[in-house]
Amino acid sequence: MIKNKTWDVFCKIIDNYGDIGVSYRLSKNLVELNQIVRMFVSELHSFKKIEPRIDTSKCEQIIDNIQIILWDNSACSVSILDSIVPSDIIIEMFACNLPDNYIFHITDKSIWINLEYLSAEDWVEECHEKLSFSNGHFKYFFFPGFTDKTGGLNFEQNLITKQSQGKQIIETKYGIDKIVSRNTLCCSIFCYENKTILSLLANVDENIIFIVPEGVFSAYLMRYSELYRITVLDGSLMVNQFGVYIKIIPMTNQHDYDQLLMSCDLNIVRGEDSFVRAQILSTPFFWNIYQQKYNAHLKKLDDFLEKYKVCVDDDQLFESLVYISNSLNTPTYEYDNSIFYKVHFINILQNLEKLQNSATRWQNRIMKIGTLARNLILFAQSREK
Ligand code: TRH
Repeated sequence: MIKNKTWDVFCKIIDNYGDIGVSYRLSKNLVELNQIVRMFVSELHSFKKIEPRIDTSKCEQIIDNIQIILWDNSACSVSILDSIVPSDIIIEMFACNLPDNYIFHITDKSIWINLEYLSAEDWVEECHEKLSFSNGHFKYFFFPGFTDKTGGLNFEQNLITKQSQGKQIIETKYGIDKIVSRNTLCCSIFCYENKTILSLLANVDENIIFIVPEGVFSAYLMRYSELYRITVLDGSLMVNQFGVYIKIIPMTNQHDYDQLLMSCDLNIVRGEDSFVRAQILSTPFFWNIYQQKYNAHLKKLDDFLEKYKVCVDDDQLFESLVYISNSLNTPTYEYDNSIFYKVHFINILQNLEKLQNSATRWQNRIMKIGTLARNLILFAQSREK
């Protein structure tokens, strides 16, 4: 049985939207399971991008039963943390280092958990739920992951109620129905600055439209459009040399982004949370992984694809998936109509139905591990003193 507990979720925003995206989603998922949640967030402007109801002028606010507290050097933030009583469970997101004035109040009544980054690497199972001791406090390490020896993935218990509004509604919403015909494939692109994807957009000549939420990649696209023979028709619509359109749309809240993912035939996602959403919502996707020193990310990509392989029952299709995944994470790659890249990309487009079946098989598999929020609650209960 799940007990009602209080939770403090600490999130330091380093870059982009993943730190806040994962933390906010986890907080919502905990609240869905009747937990009482406070979030401590290092800045509110990035948060507002994915949750427009955030008031950036407020030190404290409540949205959908989550208490959101600014965690910075401002007087109001310092005064809250100076006098706070820590919750039953403390979540330190991605080893973000809790503030000293808060640590000062931690007693052994609280369970302190460091929630780590998602990885498909095997070592994760060894380190999951391990205990460390530093500065007079015990801290558990909790790893999300893809196997039942990990904490599972960050998704809502109530996922089943999440239904796609349908491709048509989304196309009307973004004015895409006026640009292309109904049988045109739709591919969303949420990625980092990426030359391979840029050259793909510039050279593809299939019946497809690309939808790009505003951000680092849309700015990159604008910057290099001329060089790549992409014509800017207006601020948000572009067309490549073969008449393939690229539509830039505003960033939305997480719920509407989910709708975009579910409506597209194919998605390019990045980082951690959008990568998980594409899987949980069972969509065909490519992952533009967050780049790390010494190409550490390529091993992570390999390990993920190795796991995903069990759901793809067509060897040639899997080969294309691996080829495109590797190339779009290798910055020097350029799409070239005469070589493999085109062959593999077309193979993907022609086999989207098969890929959709793989995505559904994978979704079933990862959902069996249970939600990260539920697994965290059960773990915390098992460690109660
Ligand atoms: O933004 P990301 O690249 O985030 C991160 C960070 O770089 C982080 O430092 C790194 O550690 C991590 O990746 C691995 O990608 P991610 O994780 O997909 O987060 C994006 C969030 O933004 C996700 O919650 C979905 C949300 N989003 C919206 O709410 N609306 C939108 O329109 C879009 C495009 C995204």
